[in-house]
Amino acid sequence: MHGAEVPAYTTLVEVSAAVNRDYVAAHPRAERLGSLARVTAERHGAIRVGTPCELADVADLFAAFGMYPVGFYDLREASSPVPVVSTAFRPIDSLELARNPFRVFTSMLASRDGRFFGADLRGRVEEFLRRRALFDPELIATARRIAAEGGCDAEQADGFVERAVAAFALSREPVDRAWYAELSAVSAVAADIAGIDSTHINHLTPRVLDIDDLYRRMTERGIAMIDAIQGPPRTEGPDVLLRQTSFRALDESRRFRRVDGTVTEGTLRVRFGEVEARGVALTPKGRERYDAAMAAAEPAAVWAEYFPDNDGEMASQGLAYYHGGDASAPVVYEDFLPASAAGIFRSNLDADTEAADVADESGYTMNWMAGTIDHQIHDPYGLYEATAQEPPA
Ligand code: OOG
Ligand code: NI
Repeated sequence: MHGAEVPAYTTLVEVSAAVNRDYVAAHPRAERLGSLARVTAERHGAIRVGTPCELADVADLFAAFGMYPVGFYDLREASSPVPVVSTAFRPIDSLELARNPFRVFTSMLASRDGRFFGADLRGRVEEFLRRRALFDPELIATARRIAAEGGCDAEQADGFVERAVAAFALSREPVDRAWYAELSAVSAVAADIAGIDSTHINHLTPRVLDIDDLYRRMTERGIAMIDAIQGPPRTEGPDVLLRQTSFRALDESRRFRRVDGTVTEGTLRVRFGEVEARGVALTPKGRERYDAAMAAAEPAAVWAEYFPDNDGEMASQGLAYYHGGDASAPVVYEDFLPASAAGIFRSNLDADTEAADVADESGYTMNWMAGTIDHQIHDPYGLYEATAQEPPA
């Protein structure tokens, strides 16, 4: 579905598979961060919803796939703020991840945050969102039943997956032009979320073993990538955390409804292509070092002051997770990085969002989110600790 909606995605997937094949052929220890088959199948998607109720439905839907919320990302705090709070749905144990290496970064519009939405606009946004239904209640009821029963038979699964996918298809319904434009003036993300009646996959990200090579190959094909790779710099030492880069998707044709009711053809450009490379998961101590290195004007230049150049030292200094402490068996980072996420959101926008200088009374926190969706939000470090006790999957 995504390949049909975003043709450049198909190119990205082809180039990613070629990068991975070539990398494994040229590097004897290439598969230490995951087998070629797993890495090439791996994806993350990104979706955006408007309300706590919609987010709760998403949580119920993904629970049927064995995917649970992990981590809380407050992108309002980014240096270039985005008016959303997010979590990522994914399998939480390594065996499940090996079979289903799929995650969905899910953002909810922060409509209650007065820094972005004045009372009048907030009221109209919430009214608009109250009237739409992203998911058929019957689909969510089925998801809940499957999750409660721990599975379903293959025939039921096929129908369920098909209906779940369809809920994320790009809608052909006309977009209310004036409403979309009003929200765009506040934030393109607000327009994308609350300016239309449905949700969609913003991007679907393949994983590569060498993102610098991928970047080169896409650029050679004439695809304009954003100017930098987000996350840690390329270094001589072990890959850590997550490196990502993206390109803007082309204009997509959409129908617009004018105030007088006439419908015209137009274009929207809200989606993009993204690709990522994953490295070893850092411990809280490693993460502190990472944040300090990234605060430097040129992280690559100071990297060696913060990180050793080999896995043995990373393990013995307690900077990163390894299965059973074995430096040849890194625990792969399975989550996201707030600064990169904000950068990825931003790469897709023409203008930054202005935050008004008023107090944030929204109350959006991880505990708030967990309570509102009625699912525990897992702590990534707890999951890495547990994975590090296990042999490699
Ligand atoms: C999500 C942006 C974050 C990532 O990979 O960090 C993200 C979005 O654009 O909806 O996908
Ligand atoms: Ni992404």
